[in-house]
Amino acid sequence: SINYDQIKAAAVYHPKPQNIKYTYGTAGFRMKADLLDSVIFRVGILGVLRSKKLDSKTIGIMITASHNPEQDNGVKLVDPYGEMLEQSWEDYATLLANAQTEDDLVDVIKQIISKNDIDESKPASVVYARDTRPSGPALVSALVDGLKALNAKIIDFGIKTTPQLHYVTRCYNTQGTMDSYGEPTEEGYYKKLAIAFRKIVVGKPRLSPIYIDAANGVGAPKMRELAKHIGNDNLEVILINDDYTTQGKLNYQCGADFVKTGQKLPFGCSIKYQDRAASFDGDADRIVYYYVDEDGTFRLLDGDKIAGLAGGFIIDLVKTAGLEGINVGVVQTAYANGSSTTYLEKVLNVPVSCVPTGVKHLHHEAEKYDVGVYFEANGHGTVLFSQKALKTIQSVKGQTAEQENAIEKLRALTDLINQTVGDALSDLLLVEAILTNRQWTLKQWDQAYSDLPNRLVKVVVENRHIFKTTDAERKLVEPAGLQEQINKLVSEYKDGRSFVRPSGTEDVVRVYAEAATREECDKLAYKVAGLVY
Ligand code: 16G
Ligand code: ZN
Repeated sequence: SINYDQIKAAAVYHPKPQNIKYTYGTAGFRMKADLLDSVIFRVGILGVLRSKKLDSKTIGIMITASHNPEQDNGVKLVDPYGEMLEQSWEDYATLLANAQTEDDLVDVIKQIISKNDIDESKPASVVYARDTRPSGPALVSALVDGLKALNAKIIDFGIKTTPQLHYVTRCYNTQGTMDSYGEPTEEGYYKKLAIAFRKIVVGKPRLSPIYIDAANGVGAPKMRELAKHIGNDNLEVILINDDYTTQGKLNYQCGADFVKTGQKLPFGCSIKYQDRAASFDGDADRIVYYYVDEDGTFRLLDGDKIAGLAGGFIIDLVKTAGLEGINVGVVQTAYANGSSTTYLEKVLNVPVSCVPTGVKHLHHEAEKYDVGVYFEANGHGTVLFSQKALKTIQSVKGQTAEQENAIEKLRALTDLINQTVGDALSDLLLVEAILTNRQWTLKQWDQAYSDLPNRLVKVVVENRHIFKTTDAERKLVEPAGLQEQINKLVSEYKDGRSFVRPSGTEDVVRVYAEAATREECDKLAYKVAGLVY
C-alpha cells in the first residue's frame, strides 16, 4: 500500500521551483535540464500509479531531449505495449508536476487514485533508460527517489536509445505469451533485428558503405553494436559524429534535425558523388538519408521518401505473396511534401490519411490498416502490422517458390521493423534491406518523384494559443479571416500550398509553404509569415 508520509519525506528533496508552469506535451516534459528535478521525481510517481492501474504491467520511462541542445533534457512515459502514454493521463502528469507543496502533491496523487479506481496494494513495475546527456545521471536519481517512495519494482535499463526502451517495455509485458515481442535485453534487440535483416538480404550483393551521422549521441555506440551483430558481409557501416562522450557535441551542427531543417550536410561529413549517407537524431528515433549529385547539389531523402520506399516494397511483397485480403495504407501529416502524397495516391495507389503532428496521432491512424506505414517528414516513423496481418503472414503457405519467398520476406519484415515507435536503427535496416533487394542507389530511390521546394519558418507571436486549426492542422479556424487571406496568397502561386499551426513544443507559430519553384516557395512562406506576425 502507499505510504504518504514516505512520499512527503522524499518529496522534500525534490522541491518544485516557484513560478514555473510545466506541461506534458507532444514530447513529454522537455526544457532546460536544471528545471527538471522535481518533474522527474513526480513522473516516477505517475509511472508507479500507471503500473498499478494496469494490473502491475511494466511501464517505461525515458529520459531524453532528443534533437534538442545538450543542456536540455526531458522525460516521457511509455505504456505497456511500447506506445506513448494514454492521452488522458497526460493531464495527470501535468497536475503532478505543478503541485507546489508536498501536501499538494499528496492531494493530486489521491485524486488520481480515486478517479481511476486504482488498487493501492497492487505491486508496480517500472523500467527506465536515459540518453547520453550529462544531466542524465542526476535526473535518474530523482526518478529513482520517486519510484522508491512508492516501493515499485525498478528495472534500470541504462543508457539506451528511445526506441530500445519502447522495445524492452513491450518485451517485459509480453514475455511468455503468444505475442511475445522478444527477449527483454539490449542483446535480444540486436539479435532480433540482425537475424531479420540477414533473412531479407540473403543472396543479394552488399551495397556500398553507408555513412551514419549519429549526432554525437547514443545512436553511435548502439549502431556500432548492431552492425557487429549483422556482420560486415551484409552491411558496411561507417560512423561519423560518433563522439558521444565529449561535452558540447551532442546534436551540435549535426543529426537528422539539423540536416532536415537546414537541407544541408552535417558538420564533419564530406561525402562525394555516389556516396550514401544517413543522419540519426540525438536519441535515435529519427532518420533521414541524403547524397550529393554529380554537380554537388545536396539531395535529401526524408521521412516522406522513406514512406514511399517502404510502402512500395511492402505492396509489391503483399501482391507477389497473393495476400489480396491485406490492405496497406500510409499516414502522413500536413508537412508531407505534396509530391509525396501524389506519388503514394496516384502511382502506388495506396490510401493516404493525414493527421495532426505528433507520433501518437500517426500511430493511432496507422492501426486502422492491416499494414499501416506512418512517417513524419522529419524522419520519425515505422510500419504497424495488425494482428490479422501478423497471423496471416505467420501462417500462410505460398503456392509457388515466388510466393513463398515474398511471404518469408514479409515475415522477416515484421521482426525487422520496431513496431512500438519510429526507430532510426530499425528504419536504417529497413531502408538498407529494400535498397539491397532492389539494388538501387540513393539516386534511383530519389527518382520516384521530385519534392516540391518547401520552406518552414518560425514566427514568434504574442500568444500562439489564439491560433486554432482544423482538418489535420491544414486550415486555421481562428483568428477569424486569416485562413481566407492565406488562401488568397496561395492561389497566386503554381502548386502553392501553405498552412499555419502553433508549435506543440516551442513558444512559436510555424508556417509551412511549398510551391513549384524555390523562389516562389520562399516568397509564399515569407508573405504568409507576414500575415501571422
Ligand atoms: C514532437 C513529436 C514529433 C513532432 C514534433 C513537432 C513525438 C514523440 N514527437 O517532437 O513527432 O514532429 O513534436 O513539434 O510525438 P512542433 O509541435 O514544435 O512542431
Ligand atoms: Zn528523437
